[in-house]
Formats: sequence, structure tokens, C-alpha cells
Amino acid sequence: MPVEQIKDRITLKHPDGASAEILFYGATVVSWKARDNTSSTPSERLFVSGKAALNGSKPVRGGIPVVFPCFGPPEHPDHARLSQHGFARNEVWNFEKIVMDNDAGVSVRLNLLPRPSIAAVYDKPFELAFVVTLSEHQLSTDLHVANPSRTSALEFQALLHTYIRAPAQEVLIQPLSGRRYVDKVDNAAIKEENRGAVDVRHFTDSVYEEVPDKIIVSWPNGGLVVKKTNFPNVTIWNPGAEAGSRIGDMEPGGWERFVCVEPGFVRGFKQLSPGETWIGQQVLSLNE
Ligand code: TA6
Repeated sequence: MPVEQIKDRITLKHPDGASAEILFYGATVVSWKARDNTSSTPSERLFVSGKAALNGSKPVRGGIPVVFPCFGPPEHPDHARLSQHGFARNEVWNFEKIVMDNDAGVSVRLNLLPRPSIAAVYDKPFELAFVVTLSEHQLSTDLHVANPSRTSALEFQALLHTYIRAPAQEVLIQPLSGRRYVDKVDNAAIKEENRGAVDVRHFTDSVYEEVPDKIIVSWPNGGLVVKKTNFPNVTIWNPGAEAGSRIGDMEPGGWERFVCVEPGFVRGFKQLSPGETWIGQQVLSLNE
């Protein structure tokens, strides 16, 4: 099961043709190709804008950006000097090791430790690791957050900002019915979802609370399942044409080709005691 390290990225390959690509920049997964029951050849399951910067000049517009230690504009005093969605997606991570490489799948681990560029804006001790595992029909991404301090707690938010390639006008996300959510398109009003399935036919930016760990993302003749662990919240985002056309690195009409389904711990802050580690996991599956 080959793992290839090319200049700016790691490529994982599976004997059946599935593959994944992870930029060292931001540990951003920028490609996941796999077959489902209806296809004989692997196809791309993630969306990356054709105008995305992949050279480290700015966070990638697409794939699976890693959001840490804050989601959205910073609210916590520890995060006061950070930009939106924190520093993890803006830093070059280190390739630590191959965790697994057999017929079942291949798994690699990257890490991000304090360094001067981070210390300039964030002075809390932390250790991050990101483990990406590719199997025939699944892509698993685990974010490990450790608090190496012997004395102080670590408070953070974390989220995987996953851009699922999908026909945005036809995609449905469930089960969110009855769940409370923050509607960021309506002055952050707190609402209860009254739809059986959520669509993104209009500008959508909703942070759902206490969401079941299995989320079904479906569209005519396609779909995938998102399974999450330790991520109680899910953000659903699609900017639509008006807001989308104002995003500088969004390809023309790009908003028609993705839905962001973002498992996270973003309502309040996760607190790690000294020496504690937390793992948030997302598993994207075809053929469920
Ligand atoms: O996850 C949804 C969101 O917080 C939206 O509010 C929008 O800002 C999106 O993330 C993209 O953020 P970015 O900083 O990548 O442009």
C-alpha cells in the first residue's frame, strides 16, 4: 500500500484504486478518490475550488481544512490574536510516521507543535496530531489534541471543515430534525430545525447542537455517510451565489458543487486538564 511523499504533500493509494492527498500545509486533505457501488472507477469525493491557493499563501478553499483552536472569529481570551478558524489550517505540519500499511488500508500521522510563528499569536502549550486513514470505501480523519502543560488547562474549539463534492441544489442532510441550531445567516438566532431533511438551496450557515453521530448526506444517484466521534456539533454551510461570488478564491459557480458538513466541538470550549488528550474523529463512508 504505497505512501508517497512528494514535495508539498503525501499521497495514499489503495490497491482498488482509492487515493487521498494531504498537503503538509494545514494537514489539509485536498483529494479523496474512491468507488461506490455504482461506479467502476474511483471519483473525487471532495470539492476544492479551482481558485484555491495550494502554495501555503492562504487556507485552502476546499478539501478538509483543520480548524483549531477557535471556530469562526475568536471569542476566547487565549485566542484574541488569532484569525478566523485559528492557526492549524495555516501552518505547515510535519509528517511523523506511517501508522498502518496493509491490504485493509493505509494510515499516516502528521503533527503540529509550537513554533515561533504560532507563539507570536498563541502562547498556550499544545500538541496536535492528525491521523488520516484510507480504506477501500472510507476516509477517516482523527484530530488529536494534547495538553502538555503540567499546571494549566487547555481550552479550545476544533472542527473539520469538510467540503463534500455534491450538487448543492439537490443535496439533503439528515437527521437534523428537531435539533437546535445557530442560524448565522439570521443574526445568529437560535432555532429548532423543523425540516425532515436539511437542504442548502439558499445561503446556509447553521451550527447544529447535539447532532447524532451518523449523518447521511444524499442526492439523486449519490451520497455518503459522515460518522463522527467526540464532535457534538455539525455546521452546514453553503454560501450560495450572492455570498459565494464574493469569496475571492471560490471558482465561478463553485457553490453549486459542494456542501460543507463540518463535525466540530464549537459550542463553548473543550477543556483539557494538564496531561490530557482528546481525539475528534470523522469517518466519510461510501456504500453504507
Ligand atoms: O463553517 C462555516 C463558516 O464559519 C462560514 O461562516 C464561512 O466563514 C466559512 O466558514 C468559510 O470560512 P473561511 O475562513 O474559510 O472563508
